[in-house]
Amino acid sequence: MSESVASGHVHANASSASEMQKQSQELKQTRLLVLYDRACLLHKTIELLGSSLVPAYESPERLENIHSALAKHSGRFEIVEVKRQSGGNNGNVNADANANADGTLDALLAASHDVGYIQHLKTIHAKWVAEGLIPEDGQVLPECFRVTSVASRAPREPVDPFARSGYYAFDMSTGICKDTWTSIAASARLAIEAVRHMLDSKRDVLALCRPPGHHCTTNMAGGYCYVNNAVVAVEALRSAKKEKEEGPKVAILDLDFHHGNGTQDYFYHDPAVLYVSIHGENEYPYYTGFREEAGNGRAEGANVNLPLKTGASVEEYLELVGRAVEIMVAFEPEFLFVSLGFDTFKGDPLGCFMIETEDYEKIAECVRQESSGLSIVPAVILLEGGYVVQKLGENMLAFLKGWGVR
Ligand code: SP5
Ligand code: ZN
Repeated sequence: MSESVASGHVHANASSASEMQKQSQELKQTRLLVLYDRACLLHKTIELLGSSLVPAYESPERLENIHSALAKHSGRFEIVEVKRQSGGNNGNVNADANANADGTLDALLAASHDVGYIQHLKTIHAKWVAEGLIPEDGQVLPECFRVTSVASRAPREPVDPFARSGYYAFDMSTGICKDTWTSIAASARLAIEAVRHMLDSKRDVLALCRPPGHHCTTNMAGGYCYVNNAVVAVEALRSAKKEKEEGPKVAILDLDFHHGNGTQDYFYHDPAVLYVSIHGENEYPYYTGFREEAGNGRAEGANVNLPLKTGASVEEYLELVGRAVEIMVAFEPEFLFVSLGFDTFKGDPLGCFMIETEDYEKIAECVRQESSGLSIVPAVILLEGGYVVQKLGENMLAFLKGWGVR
């Protein structure tokens, strides 16, 4: 990721209108790059939903549906599958074929997440198995969450492995199976690779991340998320462009049905990163996503929540997308990240908007159309949620059509 490569980038502040038009045309001719890793399929767990313990809605089939739909239209995209020699055991990130990529992953995780938390994700399943708490094919699930209201002292990592699982999670939708860490690492690596490819090839990149990331905080898993892929991607971009004191200006557009509490949290004091989210009002994760959460200190105004009432139509949704675009354009970002979830789809079991397949084309167009002012900002799209499994591929194809991949 040398500067000579990076400086070949299409920036919004191009010198003249004709230059901008030329760059925009060049960009349109280049095909979207899709990054996929079958190691992301390995993680498979259970969750407490309502009052039942059920197979997690966030399933490997979700990713399979998207990948096979895109593979059928491979003329429109270049799909790069990340391959490795061996599977990568729990906690053994060196099992990866590309040691260099893992050094980068470890460094970025250490810079962006709590070290004890990452160690927990890598080791807790093996610990539970070793202590006879679960069989090899069993699941780690929390039982007692950290209590922060104790006046005497801040909570500390408990010794008991059973208790630790509650210390590092905020809900019961983040079970951990034998292969969970392998998928978490693969998912985060896709986010890092996406940034590298965006910088190197001037193309937009879609990272088919699984598990998703936007609910994960620096030290807690939740909402199917274990590592915040958007956070890791932005940190990867920053470390590639560290010659700039302030770091590049980045906009993150979160289109998942649920508010990205983890991403908001991470950048809440950061004036260089604008986070804009459109999500279900008063829905999961319940405690964040309100309009008054606007960022802190010098970052005031750099966090924008646009909650939308349940049952909202596509017209109401598109109005907010338009507003989100205006806010992002005014911020003048050098890079755009999209946290893309399809749980805004009509009939999603975990969402309640009324968006249909063809609407995703309009949503993407609204962000990327020539007149939006965002059309030539280099972008990375990261997969988040979406649970109508059989429609995910179609919905992704519709979105990418609107993004300009025709
Ligand atoms: C990445 C992602 O989309 N995570 C979402 C996890 C949501 N888990 C809890 C859902 C609770 C749903 N309760 C029913 C509300 C239906 N309107
Ligand atoms: Zn979601």
